[in-house]
Amino acid sequence: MKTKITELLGIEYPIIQGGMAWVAEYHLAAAVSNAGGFGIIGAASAPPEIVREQIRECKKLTDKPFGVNVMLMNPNSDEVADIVIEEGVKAVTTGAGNPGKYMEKWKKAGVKVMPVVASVAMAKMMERSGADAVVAEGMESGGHIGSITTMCLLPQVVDAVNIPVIGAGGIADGRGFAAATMLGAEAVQMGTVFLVAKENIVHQNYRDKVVNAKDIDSAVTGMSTGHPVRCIKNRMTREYLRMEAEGATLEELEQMTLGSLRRAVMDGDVMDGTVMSGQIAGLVKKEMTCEEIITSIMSDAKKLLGR
Ligand code: TUI
Repeated sequence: MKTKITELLGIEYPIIQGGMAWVAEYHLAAAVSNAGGFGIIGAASAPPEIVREQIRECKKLTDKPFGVNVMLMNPNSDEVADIVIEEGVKAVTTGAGNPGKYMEKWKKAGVKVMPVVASVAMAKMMERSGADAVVAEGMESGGHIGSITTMCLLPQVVDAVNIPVIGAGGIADGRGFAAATMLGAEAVQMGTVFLVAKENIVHQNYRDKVVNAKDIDSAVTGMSTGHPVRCIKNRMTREYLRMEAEGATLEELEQMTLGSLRRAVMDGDVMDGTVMSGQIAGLVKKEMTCEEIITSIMSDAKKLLGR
């Protein structure tokens, strides 16, 4: 399926994998790219040299293009921004902030830039700064989220900018892909469905939480701190939300989540760790390979779209 995004990135299918912290390491990124989508290494808060190593390992597993997600709350993001240039990465997505200060050097180096935005204003600002595309991410998504749903955000962003728009948030099958296409998206970005991809390194306990999740099983912590994060309900979210309601300080709340995503993803502590996931987890019923995920979505979407 040819779209402005498959042309921009040189990929077969307009499917981009979300740059999930701890989850989106090189095995997953390479598997998604080898399956014809666009794999992404999530730099998150990793030390810059680890990101370089991840990029080099990814190149050993695939000769297809892949990208890096630069998480802008990471204090090391300046160094990560340079590493993607030095390593000749095809494209970056950015999250949790404004990547304006890196735009000029990325553009000069030929790195395609696709900032994740959660509002029309941010999308327009990114277009003015020279972004090649934007990812319009609704609050159905897992992890750090904005406040508007994909159904409302995506068409408004599509109308507001002239660059291609990638839809994200609540998409995990061919119906979601087709719906995003109808709203004007040139591609989709998905995270939750890749949490249970067979190729990734996510602990089995985390996979089980996603596969067993029902529609209403996610909660949003951190509304009061200005950093809302969607994750699957567990002892950690109950305790966090209780403390938040009782007016705990920012320090107390931060203390609770320090290292908690790593503990869930790597150690399988899904009771007191943070199990970031989108609302669409209820639709994710079994573990599959990246190739199975991508080909089944594309085949269903093509039928629905009459292509
Ligand atoms: O970034 C994400 N999702 C993430 S980042 C992350 S790591 C983390 N861990 C714990 C606490 C907080 C973060 C986990 N999940 N998605 C992309 C995204 N970006 N969603 C919303 C935004 C966003 C928000 C504000 C983009 C721009 C923005 O602009 C604010 C500004 O600076 O003007």
